[in-house]
Amino acid sequence: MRRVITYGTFDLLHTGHINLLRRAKEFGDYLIVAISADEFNAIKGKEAYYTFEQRKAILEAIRYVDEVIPERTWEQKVEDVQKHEVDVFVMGDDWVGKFDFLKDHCDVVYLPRTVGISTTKIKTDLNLSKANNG
Ligand code: C2G
Repeated sequence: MRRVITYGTFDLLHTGHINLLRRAKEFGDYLIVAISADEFNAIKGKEAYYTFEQRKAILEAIRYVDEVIPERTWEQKVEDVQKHEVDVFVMGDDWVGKFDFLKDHCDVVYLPRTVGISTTKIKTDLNLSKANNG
């Protein structure tokens, strides 16, 4: 049983997230997703539209996802990899190199991001359409 882990906010779920989760699952048999807790999002300078509980419920409904855990700090990854017996750590390549320290504990894979979609773009587009429609 090869175990895979990935981390993120996963707010306003979109095809970029789904593409990442689908490809991450292809590296093993069991995919753990560490979702940023609301307090950790504040540290990342992000404010998610959906709460942690809502984002957790949404991710748990995805066929590729086997388990959802909270991401509360930048420093928890080594402990998570050890505690959950992770074989592969997967992230989008906007993070390339940032988590290479995990190579002492598991495989580290950075996957190409899906071009043209992001939570920020969704928010911007929605605000623009609201402005145009009054
Ligand atoms: N992603 C992607 N393509 C997009 C948008 C996002 O492949 N168009 C990927 C990101 O690269 C990331 C994952 O989807 O691997 C989740 O993205 P975010 O929710 O934006 O997560 P982020 O804020 O990058 O948090 O400790 C790591 C951080 O928690 C990562």
